[in-house]
Amino acid sequence: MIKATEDNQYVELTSPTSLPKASGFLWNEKMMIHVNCRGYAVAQFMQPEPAKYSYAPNLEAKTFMQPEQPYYAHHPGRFVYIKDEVSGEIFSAPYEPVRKHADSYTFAVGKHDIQWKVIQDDICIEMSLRLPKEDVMELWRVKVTNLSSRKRKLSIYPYYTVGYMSWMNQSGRYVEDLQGIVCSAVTPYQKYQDYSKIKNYRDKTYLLADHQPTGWEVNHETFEGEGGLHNPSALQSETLAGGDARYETPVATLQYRLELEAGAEQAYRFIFGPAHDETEIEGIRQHYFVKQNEEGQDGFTAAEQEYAGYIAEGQGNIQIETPDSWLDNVVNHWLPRQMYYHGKTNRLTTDPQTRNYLQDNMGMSYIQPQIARAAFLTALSQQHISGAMPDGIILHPDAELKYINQVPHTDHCIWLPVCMKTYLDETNDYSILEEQVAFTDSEQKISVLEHMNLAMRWLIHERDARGLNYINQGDWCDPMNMVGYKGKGVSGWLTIATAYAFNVWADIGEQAGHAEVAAEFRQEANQTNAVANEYLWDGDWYARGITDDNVVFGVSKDVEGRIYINPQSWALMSGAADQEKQEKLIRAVEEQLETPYGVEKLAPSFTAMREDVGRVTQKHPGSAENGAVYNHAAAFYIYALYLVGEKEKAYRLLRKMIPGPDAEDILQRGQLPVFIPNYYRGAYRQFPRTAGRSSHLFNTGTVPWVYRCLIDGLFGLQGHAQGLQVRPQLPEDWNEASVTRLFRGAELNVNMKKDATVRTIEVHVDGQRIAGDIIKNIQADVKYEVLVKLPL
Ligand code: CEZ
Repeated sequence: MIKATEDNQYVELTSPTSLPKASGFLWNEKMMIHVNCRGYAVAQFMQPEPAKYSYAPNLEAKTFMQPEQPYYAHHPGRFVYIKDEVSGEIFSAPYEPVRKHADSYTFAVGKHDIQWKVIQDDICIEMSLRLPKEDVMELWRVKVTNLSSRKRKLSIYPYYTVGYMSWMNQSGRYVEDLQGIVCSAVTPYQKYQDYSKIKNYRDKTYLLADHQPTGWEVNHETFEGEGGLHNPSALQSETLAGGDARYETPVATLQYRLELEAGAEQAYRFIFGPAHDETEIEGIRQHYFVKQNEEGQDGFTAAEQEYAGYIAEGQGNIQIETPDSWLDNVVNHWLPRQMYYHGKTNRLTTDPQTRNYLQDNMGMSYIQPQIARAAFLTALSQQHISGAMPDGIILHPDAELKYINQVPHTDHCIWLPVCMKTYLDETNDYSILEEQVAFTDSEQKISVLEHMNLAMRWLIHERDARGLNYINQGDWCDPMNMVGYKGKGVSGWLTIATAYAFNVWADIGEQAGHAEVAAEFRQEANQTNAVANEYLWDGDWYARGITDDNVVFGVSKDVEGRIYINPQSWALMSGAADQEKQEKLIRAVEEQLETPYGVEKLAPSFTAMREDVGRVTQKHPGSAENGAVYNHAAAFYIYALYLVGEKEKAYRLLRKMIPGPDAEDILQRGQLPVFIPNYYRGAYRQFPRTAGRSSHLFNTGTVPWVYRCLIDGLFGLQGHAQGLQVRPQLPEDWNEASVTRLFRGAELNVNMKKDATVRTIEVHVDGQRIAGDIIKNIQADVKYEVLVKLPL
């Protein structure tokens, strides 16, 4: 059903119905497109806020990217209808809208392209999608091959959804000179002040063709007629009627009548996207289809190559070979790609949530650390002089704080040291601490070190008399909005997380030669851990918080939301939990939160609103923060398990983030292993039927944490001020693993082997055993052979 191609560049699916939502995504810095195996697509571009050019059939709400995107018959898509002119039979590729089972079907998700190959009645249709590196448009190839031994008369009809563009003004027509369809609209608005913005929008949607079509239809209703999308009336006629749309829903369909000799093929190319006006579209046509460069390529082909090059820049810094080939495939190919997407685009928002921005750039530390460095400085330049970090980092002069960034959350400061640690581990660039940066509310410049101190002290200040951190309207958990809105409620997780942040910051301070910083925050961490143990330990695990009305929650007496994962994970990380508490809480997590699909965020999932906790309890039980296997939180826990040396449990849960290899598991999750989704449904003990189902949302803070789990935990090849620290934590049943680790410009080929003759780990570099476990004096541009012998 699914497999990686031999060169590992694609993951292939051979049925459009077994995992109907299986999908892949492509992006550049101005747009992204998420397409599924059946041809449905969600695309958006930045102008500067996210906008559409292929719309739903009725007015869509503007929102952030959602999990479990529903698909339906008229969902925006990219299809090709094929009609046999002799028999009159029709089918469509890749599968929608006709839904005829093909004789052979392949959906192949690659890193810089997505392909389909569908064979029906000896006609082969190959479709591929790529993007350019800079421009906002989809580059499509469609190839028709006659596999039969007779001549075939066919019509093929590329179909691109334009949809309901606007309630103010929408239309569309074929434009001879452009050899394409141009649909026009005015983005609806009401305030005259908005006119100056919308007048510059790219409100046109166009489809350009490299071959002159036999016919076209731009009127959706006419095209579909009474036949319906799966059997459109327009296909009954010899040629499409050439209709336009006049305040009617447009569609972009073309017709090509062709005769193919036995074995013959015909290839077409199309460009689909938004534009401001016809002059721009003419420019696109010239650049992509008409003009050629010195190598004789047109812009279309050159753009495809340039895009492949852009994606290829997003390499991670480990290549692994382990006994688990599925893990290898994901880690070597897909995980860095997803991390790169986050780091390059900030999830295509102009105001990323502060914690997302910092964590996404934590991931960028492994790929392009200079981008991460700049991001830390950008974030700190928006800090308040009080030390508070804002809800949302503004990345564009016209950006506004939207959605969740209008709700005050209290955790943003903790991510500063936590994420910067990875940057420092990778680069050893402690000079970042000396950079001078101003504030959002003051032009006074102080060093990054002092900014960070302020952020840490803000966390100490925003506490109640017990020393517990206020939650206000949320912490890491966005929808936990009613625990503390009256100003009293506190977050157990955040309190514990501050202890971890203080420890990490103390380590950084110490390393940078600031003994006073180390001493101050080590002390604060210890005190905070003591407070956590006094007020939050419930006997077998840590509570999630205490409400405005002083009710402790996330405890054994709660019927729903008895146990939350985050306080447990971070108590392992912060050192709050001693040996006995560690054992207890790990057991509680195993018993109450672990499922075949990973560890749940809380359990039991809430089935009704709890007004002193908030809207998290109103989400459907087992979805998102209400008890899904929320991979971001699961990754914290796995990271914590590695920190305390629980390597078996850590690996077991890490592996559960990736679908497969069992067919049953893949079917239940419904997703290809080409990204890690933000969640798999949870509430396993309440709703087993839906547990495990993927959200298919590839925006998630999970990925950098998984990478950290691999680097710092599983393979133990973590950067250190003195070099590369080697402390693998391979699971019991692996005898060996090898990792090519790129580190500060050097390449280390590390072979890890279990060895009955050693009692402690031995590290040999280029044949010489080194003292200790830190490889020092690593030179850029040098290759090292490293042998690591691990005791059984
Ligand atoms: O957004 C994520 C946030 O981007 O939820 C995480 C949070 O830590 C991330 O920063 C946990 O709450 O508002 C909502 O209810 C949404 O569900 C968001 O919480 C959630 C969405 O999945 C966005 O991708």
